[in-house]
Amino acid sequence: MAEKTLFQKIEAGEMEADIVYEDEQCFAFRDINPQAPVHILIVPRKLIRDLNDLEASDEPLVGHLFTGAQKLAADEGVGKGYRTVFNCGADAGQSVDHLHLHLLGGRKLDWPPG
Ligand code: DGP
Repeated sequence: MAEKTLFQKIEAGEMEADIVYEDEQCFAFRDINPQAPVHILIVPRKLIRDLNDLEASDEPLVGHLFTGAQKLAADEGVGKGYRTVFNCGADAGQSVDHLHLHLLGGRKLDWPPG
């Protein structure tokens, strides 16, 4: 079996993380290096390496990640303004090869991002 991704190790409880949400399709935890007062990663249990590996059958799963972000933003008190980001590939700063949706909020977020 292929080596677990960092996020699969968190999912399995082999690495510590502040998990804030879990369901049958995804789990979410606070980013270790937060870029905003609220910075949560929402990760599908299915191993998809990045956006380029998405298949048409994954479309409901991706929608589920976004409704999860919506709920978490409300729970965290940032529902009035937040950002969701998928980094895809090294040029975009993706450092963990397991699809994850960043949820950022709790401060003014500039545009364009760096
Ligand atoms: P990206 O750069 O888009 O691949 O985002 C990966 C994020 O994962 C990055 O913001 C930092 C976070 N991260 C890396 N290692 C750990 C860890 O061990 N625990 C937690 N909670 N977050 C991590």
